[in-house]
Amino acid sequence: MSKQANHQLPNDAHPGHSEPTGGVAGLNETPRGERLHIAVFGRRNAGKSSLINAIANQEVAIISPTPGTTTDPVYKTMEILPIGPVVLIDTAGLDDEGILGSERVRRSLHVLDKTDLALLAVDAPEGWGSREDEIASLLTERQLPLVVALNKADTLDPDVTARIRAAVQNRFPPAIPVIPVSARTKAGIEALKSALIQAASPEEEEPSLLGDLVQAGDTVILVAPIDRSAPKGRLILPQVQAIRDLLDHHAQALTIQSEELPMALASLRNPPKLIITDSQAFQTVNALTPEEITLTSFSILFARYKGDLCELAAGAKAIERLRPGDRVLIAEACTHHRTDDDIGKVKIPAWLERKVEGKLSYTWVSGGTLPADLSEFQLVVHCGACMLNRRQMLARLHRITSAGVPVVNYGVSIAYLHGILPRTLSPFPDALRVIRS
Ligand SMILES: Nc1nc2c(ncn2[C@@H]2O[C@H](COP(=O)(O)OP(=O)(O)OP(=O)(O)O)[C@@H](O)[C@H]2O)c(=O)[nH]1
Ligand SMILES: [Mg+2]
Repeated sequence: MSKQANHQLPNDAHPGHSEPTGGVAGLNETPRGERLHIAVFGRRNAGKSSLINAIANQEVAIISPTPGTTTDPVYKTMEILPIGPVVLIDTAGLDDEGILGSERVRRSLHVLDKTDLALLAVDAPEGWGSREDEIASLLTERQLPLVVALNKADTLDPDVTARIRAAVQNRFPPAIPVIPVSARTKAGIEALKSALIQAASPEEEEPSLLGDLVQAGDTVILVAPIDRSAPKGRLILPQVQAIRDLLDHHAQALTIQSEELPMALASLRNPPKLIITDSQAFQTVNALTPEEITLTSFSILFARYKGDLCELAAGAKAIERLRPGDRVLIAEACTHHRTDDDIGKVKIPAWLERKVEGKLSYTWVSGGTLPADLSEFQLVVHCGACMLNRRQMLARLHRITSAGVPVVNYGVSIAYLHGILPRTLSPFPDALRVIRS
């Protein structure tokens, strides 16, 4: 693969990978942000790694009789039919002790932010203790769908297992399945998978990327600049996902570069329902798009799909209050190769400084973690989060706003700084009201 082909830098969102292990989703694989994240929690030695291996039916995680074998979260992407593509996450025991132990517990708890479905592994011969109570309460407080596995059932008399099961079911809502299982003999693994499948059925539909904006037969123009930061030989994730979503809804996608926009508009018998542009081509596309045609950006679509568009719009308004010398955190969820005119490193900082007419003090973070103390920042500018799942992004936004700090993303901030946010929010009346209020 040539050096350029390896570039991970799209214009307003970044393919890459947010977790340290498990690899980057290939071009033909479902992106990790679209996969259901199933994480196993429990005490050390409960058989968490053994359960992951039994569910995956392969040796994904190391198992051993020594408590504390798993130190860092381990990620395994796989298909579980009929759920489809998932990420299984093994974690370190939540009862680990000492300085290193508490660091492992912190990392395990960090996994909670990205968990869609939790599996609590119980060492059945040890029984259900106060630690299990704590973990189960933590999971249910977060309203995470939960399945309890009473592991090592092979070592117990079935009557004993049944008694533990009844006791657990008395403490928690009957809706929480408690499955006796043996990761060693594989007895109960199919029942456990069925329980996971059932718990995974979403009660609330995730918002659609474009489904509520288009109807079958509509034409949507996608503006995808092919500049030197575009990856060689392919499109970036937000573009691919938009095309796929339009196909799902039987709409037509016409993908062009900005120079071709006048020609594309002239060639259509009816105006397009919508034009979606890369944030960095906003200005050109805005000038070329007639008033009556709705224009938005990939970043704004993903801000809604992956996060809270109203919160991000409120964050854009906070740019108005920024003063020279203020502290701004620029947070990217993945690590990617940066070019000289990188959007997060160079372009947005320059635009913000032009707006405040002075220097700002920047901190950059990339990868999974946000700084412990966010309250020292006057603004957080977050990337498009293409590699995060919705729960993960909402958890990050919640952390930032609960520290009293306004947050925008790249696309919303760029639109705001170029004075065209109202236009790009026009398909989303709630967010439009926020910036007009
Ligand atoms: N008898 C029996 N032993 C099991 C079962 N599942 C796991 N074990 C044993 O329990 C021990 C711990 O298993 P692990 O899978 O490493 O447990 P863990 O929860 O991942 O442990 P840590 O990573 O140390 O937190 C190993 O010796 C396993 O062989 C089971 O179903 N039956
Ligand atoms: Mg383990």
